[in-house]
Amino acid sequence: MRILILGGDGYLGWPTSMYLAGQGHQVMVVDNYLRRQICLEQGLTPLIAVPDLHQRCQQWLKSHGSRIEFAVGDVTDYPFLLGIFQRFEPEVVIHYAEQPSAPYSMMGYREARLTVSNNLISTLNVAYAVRETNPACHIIKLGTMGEYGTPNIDIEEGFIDLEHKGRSDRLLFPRQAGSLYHTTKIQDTDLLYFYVRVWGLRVTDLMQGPVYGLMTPEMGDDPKLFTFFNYDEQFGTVLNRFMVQAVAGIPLTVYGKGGQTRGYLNLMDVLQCVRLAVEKGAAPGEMQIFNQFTETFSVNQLAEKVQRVGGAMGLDVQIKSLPNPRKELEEHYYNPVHKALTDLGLTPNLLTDEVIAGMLTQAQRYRDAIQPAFIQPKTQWK
Ligand code: USQ
Repeated sequence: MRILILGGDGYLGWPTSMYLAGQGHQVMVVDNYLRRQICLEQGLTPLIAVPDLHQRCQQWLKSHGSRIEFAVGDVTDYPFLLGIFQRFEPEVVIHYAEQPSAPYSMMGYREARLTVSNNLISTLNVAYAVRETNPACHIIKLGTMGEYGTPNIDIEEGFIDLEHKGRSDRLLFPRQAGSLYHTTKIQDTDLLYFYVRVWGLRVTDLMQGPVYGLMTPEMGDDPKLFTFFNYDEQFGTVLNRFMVQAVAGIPLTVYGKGGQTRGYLNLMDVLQCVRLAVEKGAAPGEMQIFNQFTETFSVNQLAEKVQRVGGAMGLDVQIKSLPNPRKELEEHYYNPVHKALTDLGLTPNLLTDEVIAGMLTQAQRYRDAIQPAFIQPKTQWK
């Protein structure tokens, strides 16, 4: 299939591009290097320096013999995006091209505005470009489990069947996000669901939990193909941060009581889930919503796992509770359904001790590059 990947330079976008190209699809990547730009502005560097798309795509061609096309540009620039759709004629578009950091979105007005305008306009542009060029093109949108928040009831997969005063209906599951970033993802879902109902677009919304991992098989041992791996407060997800902290001898930064529970998944499973969504497709006028994670853990459970496995490897891993910079429940009920992707054939790579040891070993190879100044959280929600 011809698959267009928006945001194909990022932590998830680049591994997805290689994976789908490796599966024999014709892949084109678009990115405006927003994440790299924000990192430059904030003085943040990834754990492993990775080349730009020119070099990455060249390296992929050299080592794997298949071509990944790319264009550097901004998805919020509609004429640019439309030109890409007209030229490449995608059958599937995967939309990762968003500002993905919750802390960044809470820094101040400038960052809030960038998050809202980038995330909403990019989604609007995708809907319009698909409608204008090929309404049959399947839109796969990366959403987030954080749209649901942490309600005191089970979280369904996208929709909920409700009975109210003797009548019933199937409605979007209630959303209540914990950051501005997560709120923009709710608005993305609403935008796409609107155009599904009005224009009959085909959409899959992947409600993903925090991802962990550095490596996928396509990278091999070639640093030029590695992913953009952050461990700082802004772009590092919690388990990725803990791995780096453990290796650097910095106490693991548990925010508050550490009872915050989320649905996690391995980077390799992100690729599987996206492939399953590509293969499944969506009917005209259908909005599918899949909850994309494999296991739930509290922050304390993650910290204890890293401490235990790190200890067995000879690392002295301490855990330290910090005042929570975020406004979130620190002890709560959490029971989200995640059946759709399993039914489609997802075979999870679970968070075993071996997986943790593998990540720690990989982080140890880059120990000298770790910047302790990136670790402590600075962005307050209040
Ligand atoms: N946390 C800590 N210590 C840390 C970092 C985080 O205790 O050093 C806690 C947070 O307070 C939160 C939990 O760990 O309760 C998860 O935080 P996170 O930074 O791993 O995840 P989050 O900010 O929610 O965002 C990440 C991605 C985002 C994605 C989301 C999925 O950056 O793009 O949408 O995970 S989800 O969390 O399910 O909404």
